Amino acid sequence: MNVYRYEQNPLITPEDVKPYHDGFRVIGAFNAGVARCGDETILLLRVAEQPISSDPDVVRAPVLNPSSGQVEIRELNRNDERYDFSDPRVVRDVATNEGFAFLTSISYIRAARSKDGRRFTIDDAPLVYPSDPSECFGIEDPRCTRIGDRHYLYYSAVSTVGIGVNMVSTEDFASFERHGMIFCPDNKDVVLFPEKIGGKYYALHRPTTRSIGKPEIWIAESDNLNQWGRHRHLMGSRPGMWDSGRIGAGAVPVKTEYGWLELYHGADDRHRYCMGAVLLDLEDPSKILARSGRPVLEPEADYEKQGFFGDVVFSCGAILVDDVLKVYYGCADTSMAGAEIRLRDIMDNLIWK
Ligand code: MAN
Repeated sequence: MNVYRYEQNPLITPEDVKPYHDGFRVIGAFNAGVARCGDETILLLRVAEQPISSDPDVVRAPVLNPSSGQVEIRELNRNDERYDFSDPRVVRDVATNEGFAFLTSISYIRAARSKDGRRFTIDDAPLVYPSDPSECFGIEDPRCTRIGDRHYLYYSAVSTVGIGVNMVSTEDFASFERHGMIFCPDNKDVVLFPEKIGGKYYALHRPTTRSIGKPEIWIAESDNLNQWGRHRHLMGSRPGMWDSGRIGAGAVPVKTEYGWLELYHGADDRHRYCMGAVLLDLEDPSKILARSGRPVLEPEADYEKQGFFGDVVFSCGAILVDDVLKVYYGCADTSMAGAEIRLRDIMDNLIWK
């Protein structure tokens, strides 16, 4: 695949972001939602901050206290056998061996703005900050869909009771209306289509089932963007391929003359995250027209292979200008990059049904 990565990559790194919390450091500015507002491109960054620990044996896990609005810190000892610290992102409870007990950082959303789409100025303060009990471990991986004059911003809301998807909306990226949880736990990777199709709103989502099945992409419909129903399994992982382990929607779907183009992420069993494409019918997005054989974009550059969690490229938004797709994507759970891919090249690499 012919991918033109910007010379300025990575466009935003943790060093560019001043920590919001005293005594914390920024470990990630990544997996940003993308919006166009006036003549600006806005990246809605997921900023992850980690409490600084002076003792290498002590992991300090941040948790928001929703009543006070303050982040509190739980200190855990690496030698404590009740916990598993092998994944840098989470602390697992060895006894239950289910999910995680704590995250090692807390994420919120901060805006970075640009006129040319490559050089960004980062806001001083968070744009959306965890506030609800369902957000006590942070808010992550925002996507932003513009419908009419409103921008809908929705993200993973992480807490002790699971990971769901909460939504807010705005017209100006200054004041926000909160809509609450639109997909209940465990669910992530929601993308809303930018217009009604056959009189309905559509969303892709990714439930994580525990009893049977894998984390895969589903589609749902709604009359009002808040209540979702008619859930159907849309597409699965593919054994032996780069998307064999888990898949989820990535960028907000882009309308093209060929169909709805969705850039999704797929990981293999070694947690290597690539991006692929799927083309959905313009009139009925539950119908798959074609899907990538090989990835559209895979971790190749240093900043994609190395970082807090290496070998990850993860997009939450792309902009189509004429026949060029401008893809913004998180790299190695650390930074943001941009690339351009010709629509024609993506189409030529699809396997048609
Ligand atoms: C996974 C990763 C992390 C994230 C947690 C909770 O472990 O995607 O980045 O913080 O899930 O959502």
